[in-house]
Amino acid sequence: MKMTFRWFGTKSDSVTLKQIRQIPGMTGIMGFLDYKAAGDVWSDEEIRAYVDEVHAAGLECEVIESVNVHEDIKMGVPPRDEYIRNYITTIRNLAKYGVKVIVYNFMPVFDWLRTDLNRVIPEDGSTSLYFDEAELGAMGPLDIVRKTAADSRGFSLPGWEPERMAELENTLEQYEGMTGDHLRKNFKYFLDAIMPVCEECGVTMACHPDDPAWPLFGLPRIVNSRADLEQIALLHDSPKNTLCLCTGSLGSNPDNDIPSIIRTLGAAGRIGCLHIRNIKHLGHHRFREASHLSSTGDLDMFEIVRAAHDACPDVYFRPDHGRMIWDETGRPGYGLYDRALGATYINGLWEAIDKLSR
Ligand SMILES: [Mn+2]
Repeated sequence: MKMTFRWFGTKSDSVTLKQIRQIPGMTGIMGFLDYKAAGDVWSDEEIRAYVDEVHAAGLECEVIESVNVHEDIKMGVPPRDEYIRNYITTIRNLAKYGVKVIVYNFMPVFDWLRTDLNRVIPEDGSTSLYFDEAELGAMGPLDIVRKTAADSRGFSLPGWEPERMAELENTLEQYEGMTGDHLRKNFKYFLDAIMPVCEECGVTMACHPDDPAWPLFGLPRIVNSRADLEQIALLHDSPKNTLCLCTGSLGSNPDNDIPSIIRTLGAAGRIGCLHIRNIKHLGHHRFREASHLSSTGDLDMFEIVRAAHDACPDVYFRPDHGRMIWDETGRPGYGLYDRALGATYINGLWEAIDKLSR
């Protein structure tokens, strides 16, 4: 297991590499160039500068997240071939600098979605990300974009890049009537094009699940469940075509048995990395993010870590979103303190499981 931490770059993160390096057991980061628009090539110079900075802090940079897929690829419209060529160039460029895993998603229009980024948890006064479908219904897609931007404390949010959101109305229209099968066909077209390059460069693609794990605003979503994940693994049968097993995203649907999904996909070699976070269900399609500790939410972290330990012991991990605690301010979900606590807790579970299994 390699414990890592998401980092947005010096200009865009309230957390420093030095702070990340001081978290016990931290080996590297999951990186991100947050200023890149979906479809743009990540250049050599940009990647080199980022990776060099991470290495200089004594950390590895083997996983890169949010290399976003252009909407034209998801919609399957003609400019997609140009955007796929760009994506391939980015894969090759990242591989040159030691990147082994690329995390991406195939969610139409919206990346992850919440109705409140700073919801107070009544028990302890901390805040966390919150979702209530009833609130969302009243808001509509344009309102939720405005609210998310207003709640983000001035930080960019991955998947909510302003240039994407500016086109929102237009994009939503273009998706009208698209089925899950149609979206899967476009996904396969993308995978068929990039997988030979991934195999050649030794880069693993890890698809992040939809968050929350059900369709929104009538848009198709196809990365929600065990059956979905297995179907994606089969769209292009290659060990480089894997999933980013995000426990919080899949866990938003209580029907998803996460430890069992990890065991199946892990044993098949189809988990490229893990995002570990806990969820507290508050009703139908209503939840908030909890601390990592099992007893504060509804996911069993012991069983999750044990499944990973047994099925994919060499996988990259990171603590996913944390709450805001101890008066920290920063990008919602991505403060230092609660994620550092999460990393330490996961490390503790891992050590116990590992020693007891010997
Ligand atoms: Mn995640």
